[in-house]
Amino acid sequence: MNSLEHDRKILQEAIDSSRNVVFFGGAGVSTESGIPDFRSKDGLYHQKYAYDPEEIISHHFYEQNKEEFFRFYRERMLVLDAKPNPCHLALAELEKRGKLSAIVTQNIDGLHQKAGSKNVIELHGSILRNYCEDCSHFYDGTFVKNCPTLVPRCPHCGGVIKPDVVLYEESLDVHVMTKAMIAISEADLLIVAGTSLVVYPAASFLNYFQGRELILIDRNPEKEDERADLVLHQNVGELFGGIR
Ligand code: CNA
Repeated sequence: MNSLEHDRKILQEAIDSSRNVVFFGGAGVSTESGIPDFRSKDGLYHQKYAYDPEEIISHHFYEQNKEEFFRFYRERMLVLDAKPNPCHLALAELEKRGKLSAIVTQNIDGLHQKAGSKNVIELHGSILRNYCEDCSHFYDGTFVKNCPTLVPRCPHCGGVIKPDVVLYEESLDVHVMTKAMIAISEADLLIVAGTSLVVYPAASFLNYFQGRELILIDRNPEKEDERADLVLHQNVGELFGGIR
Protein backbone atom coordinates (compact mmCIF):
# COMPACT_ATOMS: atom_id res chain seq x y z
CA MET A 1 0.00 0.00 0.00
CA ASN A 2 1.51 3.38 -0.98
CA SER A 3 1.33 6.44 1.25
CA LEU A 4 -1.71 7.88 -0.56
CA GLU A 5 -3.70 4.67 -0.09
CA HIS A 6 -2.49 4.39 3.48
CA ASP A 7 -3.58 7.95 4.33
CA ARG A 8 -6.91 7.47 2.53
CA LYS A 9 -7.58 4.36 4.62
CA ILE A 10 -6.84 6.26 7.84
CA LEU A 11 -9.11 9.13 6.76
CA GLN A 12 -11.90 6.71 5.82
CA GLU A 13 -11.64 4.96 9.20
CA ALA A 14 -11.81 8.29 11.03
CA ILE A 15 -14.92 9.25 9.05
CA ASP A 16 -16.55 5.85 9.57
CA SER A 17 -16.08 6.04 13.32
CA SER A 18 -17.56 9.57 13.58
CA ARG A 19 -21.17 10.67 13.76
CA ASN A 20 -20.76 14.39 13.03
CA VAL A 21 -18.00 15.39 10.62
CA VAL A 22 -17.32 19.06 9.83
CA PHE A 23 -14.95 20.12 7.06
CA PHE A 24 -13.04 23.40 7.34
CA GLY A 25 -11.35 24.32 4.07
CA GLY A 26 -9.31 26.91 2.27
CA ALA A 27 -8.04 27.76 -1.18
CA GLY A 28 -6.04 24.48 -1.38
CA VAL A 29 -9.34 22.61 -1.76
CA SER A 30 -9.82 24.19 -5.19
CA THR A 31 -6.28 24.16 -6.64
CA GLU A 32 -6.99 20.75 -8.19
CA SER A 33 -9.96 22.40 -9.91
CA GLY A 34 -7.49 24.81 -11.53
CA ILE A 35 -8.03 27.81 -9.23
CA PRO A 36 -4.73 29.05 -7.78
CA ASP A 37 -4.51 29.60 -4.03
CA PHE A 38 -2.82 32.62 -2.44
CA ARG A 39 0.32 31.42 -0.70
CA SER A 40 1.64 28.36 -2.56
CA LYS A 41 4.68 28.81 -4.84
CA ASP A 42 2.35 29.13 -7.84
CA GLY A 43 -0.30 31.04 -5.86
CA LEU A 44 -1.61 34.52 -6.64
CA TYR A 45 0.70 36.19 -4.11
CA HIS A 46 3.75 35.02 -6.03
CA GLN A 47 2.59 36.17 -9.45
CA LYS A 48 3.87 39.48 -10.79
CA TYR A 49 1.28 42.20 -10.63
CA ALA A 50 1.27 46.00 -10.65
CA TYR A 51 0.33 46.10 -6.95
CA ASP A 52 0.71 43.68 -4.07
CA PRO A 53 -2.34 41.36 -4.41
CA GLU A 54 -2.86 41.43 -0.65
CA GLU A 55 -3.30 45.20 -0.93
CA ILE A 56 -5.53 45.06 -4.01
CA ILE A 57 -8.10 42.92 -2.22
CA SER A 58 -8.31 45.24 0.77
CA HIS A 59 -11.19 47.59 1.51
CA HIS A 60 -9.13 50.79 1.27
CA PHE A 61 -7.75 49.79 -2.14
CA TYR A 62 -11.23 48.95 -3.39
CA GLU A 63 -12.46 52.38 -2.27
CA GLN A 64 -9.53 54.30 -3.75
CA ASN A 65 -8.71 52.38 -6.91
CA LYS A 66 -11.72 50.56 -8.30
CA GLU A 67 -10.29 50.18 -11.80
CA GLU A 68 -7.18 48.31 -10.59
CA PHE A 69 -9.27 46.29 -8.15
CA PHE A 70 -11.63 45.09 -10.87
CA ARG A 71 -8.78 44.46 -13.34
CA PHE A 72 -7.24 42.03 -10.81
CA TYR A 73 -10.59 40.66 -9.67
CA ARG A 74 -11.75 39.89 -13.23
CA GLU A 75 -8.41 38.38 -14.33
CA ARG A 76 -7.58 36.34 -11.24
CA MET A 77 -10.58 35.81 -9.00
CA LEU A 78 -13.74 35.77 -11.09
CA VAL A 79 -13.42 32.12 -12.20
CA LEU A 80 -16.83 30.80 -13.23
CA ASP A 81 -15.98 27.77 -15.37
CA ALA A 82 -14.09 25.62 -12.81
CA LYS A 83 -15.46 22.18 -11.96
CA PRO A 84 -15.65 20.47 -8.56
CA ASN A 85 -12.82 18.00 -7.91
CA PRO A 86 -13.04 14.66 -6.03
CA CYS A 87 -12.81 16.43 -2.66
CA HIS A 88 -15.85 18.64 -3.36
CA LEU A 89 -17.76 15.61 -4.72
CA ALA A 90 -16.90 13.27 -1.82
CA LEU A 91 -17.95 15.90 0.74
CA ALA A 92 -21.32 16.30 -1.01
CA GLU A 93 -21.82 12.52 -0.82
CA LEU A 94 -20.86 12.42 2.87
CA GLU A 95 -23.47 15.10 3.57
CA LYS A 96 -26.13 13.13 1.66
CA ARG A 97 -25.31 10.07 3.76
CA GLY A 98 -25.78 12.10 6.94
CA LYS A 99 -22.10 11.83 7.98
CA LEU A 100 -21.09 15.39 7.36
CA SER A 101 -23.12 18.23 8.86
CA ALA A 102 -21.36 21.31 7.49
CA ILE A 103 -18.60 22.68 5.32
CA VAL A 104 -17.03 25.86 6.65
CA THR A 105 -15.08 27.40 3.80
CA GLN A 106 -12.87 30.40 3.26
CA ASN A 107 -13.34 29.92 -0.47
CA ILE A 108 -15.41 32.21 -2.62
CA ASP A 109 -15.70 30.02 -5.73
CA GLY A 110 -19.02 28.25 -5.09
CA LEU A 111 -17.55 24.83 -5.99
CA HIS A 112 -18.97 23.02 -2.95
CA GLN A 113 -22.50 24.01 -3.99
CA LYS A 114 -21.72 23.04 -7.60
CA ALA A 115 -20.78 19.59 -6.27
CA GLY A 116 -24.17 19.33 -4.52
CA SER A 117 -23.34 20.30 -0.91
CA LYS A 118 -26.16 22.09 0.91
CA ASN A 119 -24.87 23.34 4.24
CA VAL A 120 -21.92 25.42 3.07
CA ILE A 121 -20.92 28.22 5.43
CA GLU A 122 -19.03 30.75 3.34
CA LEU A 123 -16.92 32.84 5.71
CA HIS A 124 -15.61 35.13 3.00
CA GLY A 125 -18.64 35.37 0.71
CA SER A 126 -18.93 34.33 -2.91
CA ILE A 127 -18.01 35.62 -6.35
CA LEU A 128 -21.41 34.33 -7.49
CA ARG A 129 -23.22 37.06 -5.53
CA ASN A 130 -22.85 40.75 -6.31
CA TYR A 131 -24.80 43.81 -5.18
CA CYS A 132 -25.27 47.35 -6.39
CA GLU A 133 -23.76 49.61 -3.72
CA ASP A 134 -26.54 52.17 -4.24
CA CYS A 135 -29.81 50.29 -4.82
CA SER A 136 -28.78 46.79 -3.51
CA HIS A 137 -30.01 45.08 -6.68
CA PHE A 138 -28.53 41.54 -6.92
CA TYR A 139 -26.38 40.34 -9.83
CA ASP A 140 -24.83 36.92 -10.46
CA GLY A 141 -21.20 36.24 -11.40
CA THR A 142 -21.97 35.91 -15.11
CA PHE A 143 -23.51 39.38 -15.16
CA VAL A 144 -20.33 40.88 -13.71
CA LYS A 145 -18.12 38.82 -16.03
CA ASN A 146 -20.04 40.05 -19.09
CA CYS A 147 -20.33 43.68 -17.98
CA PRO A 148 -18.94 45.85 -20.79
CA THR A 149 -17.26 48.32 -18.41
CA LEU A 150 -14.21 47.38 -16.32
CA VAL A 151 -15.96 48.61 -13.16
CA PRO A 152 -19.38 46.90 -13.28
CA ARG A 153 -22.28 49.34 -13.12
CA CYS A 154 -25.90 48.75 -12.17
CA PRO A 155 -28.21 49.09 -15.20
CA HIS A 156 -30.98 50.35 -12.90
CA CYS A 157 -29.22 53.21 -11.10
CA GLY A 158 -25.61 53.38 -12.33
CA GLY A 159 -24.14 52.41 -8.94
CA VAL A 160 -21.00 50.28 -8.67
CA ILE A 161 -21.69 46.54 -8.37
CA LYS A 162 -19.58 45.12 -5.53
CA PRO A 163 -18.80 41.42 -5.20
CA ASP A 164 -20.23 39.88 -2.01
CA VAL A 165 -16.70 38.96 -0.96
CA VAL A 166 -15.13 39.91 2.36
CA LEU A 167 -12.07 42.07 1.61
CA TYR A 168 -9.19 42.57 4.02
CA GLU A 169 -10.19 45.22 6.62
CA GLU A 170 -13.88 44.25 6.28
CA SER A 171 -15.83 42.37 8.94
CA LEU A 172 -17.26 38.91 8.57
CA ASP A 173 -21.04 38.56 8.74
CA VAL A 174 -22.05 37.89 12.36
CA HIS A 175 -24.75 35.37 11.39
CA VAL A 176 -22.29 33.42 9.21
CA MET A 177 -19.65 33.44 11.97
CA THR A 178 -22.15 32.17 14.51
CA LYS A 179 -23.20 29.30 12.23
CA ALA A 180 -19.54 28.34 11.72
CA MET A 181 -18.79 28.40 15.45
CA ILE A 182 -21.82 26.27 16.30
CA ALA A 183 -21.07 23.72 13.55
CA ILE A 184 -17.43 23.37 14.61
CA SER A 185 -18.26 23.18 18.31
CA GLU A 186 -20.74 20.32 17.68
CA ALA A 187 -18.44 18.20 15.47
CA ASP A 188 -16.76 15.06 16.73
CA LEU A 189 -14.37 14.96 13.74
CA LEU A 190 -13.02 18.17 12.24
CA ILE A 191 -11.15 17.90 8.93
CA VAL A 192 -9.08 20.99 8.16
CA ALA A 193 -7.74 21.03 4.61
CA GLY A 194 -5.92 23.24 2.12
CA THR A 195 -5.53 26.28 4.30
CA SER A 196 -2.47 28.08 5.61
CA LEU A 197 -4.54 29.14 8.67
CA VAL A 198 -3.11 32.64 8.66
CA VAL A 199 -6.25 34.62 7.77
CA TYR A 200 -8.13 35.82 10.84
CA PRO A 201 -10.67 35.60 12.30
CA ALA A 202 -11.38 32.52 10.10
CA ALA A 203 -8.43 30.52 11.44
CA SER A 204 -9.43 31.19 15.05
CA PHE A 205 -12.71 29.26 14.59
CA LEU A 206 -10.77 26.01 15.01
CA ASN A 207 -10.50 26.94 18.69
CA TYR A 208 -14.23 26.16 19.06
CA PHE A 209 -13.60 22.50 18.28
CA GLN A 210 -14.08 20.27 21.31
CA GLY A 211 -14.61 16.94 19.59
CA ARG A 212 -12.64 13.74 19.43
CA GLU A 213 -10.26 14.18 16.49
CA LEU A 214 -8.84 16.99 14.36
CA ILE A 215 -7.23 15.95 11.08
CA LEU A 216 -5.15 18.41 9.07
CA ILE A 217 -4.60 17.83 5.35
CA ASP A 218 -2.10 19.89 3.34
CA ARG A 219 0.17 19.15 0.39
CA ASN A 220 2.94 21.21 1.95
CA PRO A 221 5.20 18.72 3.79
CA GLU A 222 6.16 21.39 6.31
CA LYS A 223 2.65 22.30 7.35
CA GLU A 224 1.89 21.28 10.92
CA ASP A 225 -0.47 22.49 13.63
CA GLU A 226 -0.15 21.56 17.27
CA ARG A 227 -3.93 21.26 17.58
CA ALA A 228 -4.06 18.43 15.01
CA ASP A 229 -4.26 14.79 16.16
CA LEU A 230 -3.19 13.68 12.70
CA VAL A 231 -1.51 15.47 9.78
CA LEU A 232 -1.80 14.06 6.24
CA HIS A 233 0.52 15.52 3.63
CA GLN A 234 -1.45 14.82 0.46
CA ASN A 235 -3.26 16.62 -2.32
CA VAL A 236 -6.73 16.92 -0.85
CA GLY A 237 -8.56 16.10 -4.10
CA GLU A 238 -6.45 13.01 -4.72
CA LEU A 239 -6.85 11.91 -1.11
CA PHE A 240 -10.66 12.28 -1.16
CA GLY A 241 -10.98 10.35 -4.45
CA GLY A 242 -12.42 7.05 -3.22
CA ILE A 243 -13.61 8.33 0.17
CA ARG A 244 -17.23 7.44 0.79
P1 CNA B 1 -3.64 30.01 1.27
O1 CNA B 1 -3.07 30.91 2.28
O2 CNA B 1 -3.27 30.24 -0.16
O3 CNA B 1 -3.24 28.52 1.71
C1 CNA B 1 -3.50 27.41 0.90
C2 CNA B 1 -2.98 26.18 1.61
O4 CNA B 1 -3.45 25.06 0.89
C3 CNA B 1 -1.46 26.09 1.67
O5 CNA B 1 -1.09 25.62 2.96
C4 CNA B 1 -1.11 25.04 0.59
O6 CNA B 1 0.03 24.30 0.92
C5 CNA B 1 -2.36 24.17 0.62
N1 CNA B 1 -2.70 23.51 -0.63
C6 CNA B 1 -2.74 24.05 -1.88
N2 CNA B 1 -3.21 23.17 -2.76
C7 CNA B 1 -3.45 22.02 -2.07
C8 CNA B 1 -3.93 20.74 -2.43
N3 CNA B 1 -4.28 20.46 -3.68
N4 CNA B 1 -4.05 19.80 -1.46
C9 CNA B 1 -3.70 20.07 -0.17
N5 CNA B 1 -3.22 21.27 0.23
C10 CNA B 1 -3.12 22.24 -0.71
O7 CNA B 1 -5.24 30.00 1.33
P2 CNA B 1 -6.20 30.09 2.61
O8 CNA B 1 -7.49 29.52 2.18
O9 CNA B 1 -5.56 29.59 3.83
O10 CNA B 1 -6.37 31.67 2.78
C11 CNA B 1 -7.61 32.24 2.94
C12 CNA B 1 -8.00 33.15 1.79
C13 CNA B 1 -7.71 32.58 0.44
C14 CNA B 1 -9.47 33.30 1.79
O11 CNA B 1 -9.80 34.62 2.09
C15 CNA B 1 -9.99 32.95 0.39
O12 CNA B 1 -11.03 33.79 -0.05
C16 CNA B 1 -8.80 33.10 -0.47
N6 CNA B 1 -8.79 32.38 -1.76
C17 CNA B 1 -9.86 31.64 -2.17
C18 CNA B 1 -9.82 30.99 -3.39
C19 CNA B 1 -11.02 30.17 -3.82
O13 CNA B 1 -12.14 30.54 -3.50
N7 CNA B 1 -10.81 29.07 -4.54
C20 CNA B 1 -8.68 31.06 -4.19
C21 CNA B 1 -7.59 31.84 -3.74
C22 CNA B 1 -7.66 32.49 -2.52
